[in-house]
Amino acid sequence: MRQPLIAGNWKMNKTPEEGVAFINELKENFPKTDAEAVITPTALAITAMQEAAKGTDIKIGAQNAHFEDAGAFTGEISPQSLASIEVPYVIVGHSERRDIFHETDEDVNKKTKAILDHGMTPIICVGESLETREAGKDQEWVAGQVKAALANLSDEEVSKTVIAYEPVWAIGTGKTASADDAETMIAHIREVVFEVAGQEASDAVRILYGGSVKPANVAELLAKDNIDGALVGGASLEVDSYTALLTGG
Ligand code: G2H
Repeated sequence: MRQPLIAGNWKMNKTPEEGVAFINELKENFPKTDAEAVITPTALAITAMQEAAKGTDIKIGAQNAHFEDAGAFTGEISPQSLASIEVPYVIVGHSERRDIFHETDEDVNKKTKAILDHGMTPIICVGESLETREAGKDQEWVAGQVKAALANLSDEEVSKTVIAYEPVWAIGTGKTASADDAETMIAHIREVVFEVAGQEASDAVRILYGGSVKPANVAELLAKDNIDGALVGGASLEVDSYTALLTGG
């Protein structure tokens, strides 16, 4: 069975001190849950938050990594460095990285490979714009992103990835895809994983939904057969709403 994953994507929010305060409060209020709890703060907050979370089930991930281990890449984050401090999860190809920082499908593929090569788990984000959805090309678009991200990976590597379906029109807008729409696309993504890497990988890969997930809608999403968790921005920033997400709302 696939363990549910509730990953908080903090984006460029909270200082390291605020991150540590969040972990201290979360530790005191950590609920009984079947879900895996991951928070991805800004890179600067990772080590302090890891220290605060030591000995708990709370995992601290990263929001991005370069695909090279080292070199002349001013301002970038090395996957080798993230692995050296035992970061378990790294988000790849979030739509904000694709749109604002011009990351391509090829970059996403190289980053996915680098993260896996270092023994970490990529959380690969895919999703269509409103324009693409209205043109009826959403499934084709998302399949293309998934295939590009997973290109040249072994079936075993594919089975270790996490994919997050985040329709761009639902991110930070308060609009959520309906649970049925999310399930339809996520079942389609699982089919694409089957085509690319076979049955074992498509059974094993965890596929999350992301885009305005909150305590009020998480249960309906997680009740779907193919939805294995959520990638959550805004609603992961407060302890009470994050703990509510961990317990299904
Ligand atoms: C989508 C999501 C987190 P939010 O970006 O990845 O953010 O939950 O605020 O829509």
